[in-house]
Amino acid sequence: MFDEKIRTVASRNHSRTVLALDIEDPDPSRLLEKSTRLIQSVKDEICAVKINRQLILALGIPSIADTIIKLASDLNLPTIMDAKLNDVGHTNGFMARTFFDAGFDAVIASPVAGWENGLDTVFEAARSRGKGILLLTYMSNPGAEAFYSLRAKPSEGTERPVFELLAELAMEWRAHGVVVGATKPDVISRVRQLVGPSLPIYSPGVGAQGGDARRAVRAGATYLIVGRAIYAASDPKNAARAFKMEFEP
Ligand code: BMP
Repeated sequence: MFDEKIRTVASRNHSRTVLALDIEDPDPSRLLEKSTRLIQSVKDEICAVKINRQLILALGIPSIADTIIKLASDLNLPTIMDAKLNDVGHTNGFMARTFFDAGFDAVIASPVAGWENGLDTVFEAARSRGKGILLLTYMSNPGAEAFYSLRAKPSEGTERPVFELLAELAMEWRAHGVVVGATKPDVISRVRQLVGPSLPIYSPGVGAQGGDARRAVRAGATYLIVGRAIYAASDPKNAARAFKMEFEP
């Protein structure tokens, strides 16, 4: 099971940092080499690797499966596919099965697609394979506020911000975690209140996007998702190691 796997690695490496592998290079073989070198150098300082659609576009799934996912798996590091799935059921299901069967341990999806003929197929693909689904609940970019903070009134219940409805859906659908931007510690606190102590909150947006890692953790983030602050640092291993301190009391 994905949640058990990431917890085990987090405890083994004393790290709750998910590496966002967003590095770029116009040359595919150099990109692959940079990616694997980065993973090797930070392997003991992180608890998972997140891969974005940009890397899939550059390298393709078979190549990523044979190299990056294989390496992560040899190092016992879970891999998360940041697909932000948001389509109708049959294509969502196809994408989820493709990612899982390529070796990814979890997929990120957008709850805005809804359940019926939306994310139902994604959850089914994950459940039958023991994989994880993380749901976007509040994005880290400034423009996210226009939608996620919008107040909405469901047919049953009182009016509240959209992100609160999304956090409730994550519980109802039994997601394995929610993604909430580190740039919004108040939102992290509110989501933590709504989802209780055990659902993991994955928080991107520290460093380059202005979020403060310690504040995010104090507000209730379980894991930090970090890209540029690690891979663009002069010493990525040290940069990744420094994030461990953010979780210390
Ligand atoms: P960086 O640490 O370089 O800002 O990268 C953040 C990573 O988290 C990127 O991979 C981005 O796609 C992802 N992310 C984000 O920044 N904000 C969100 O709300 C959701 C994300 O998945």
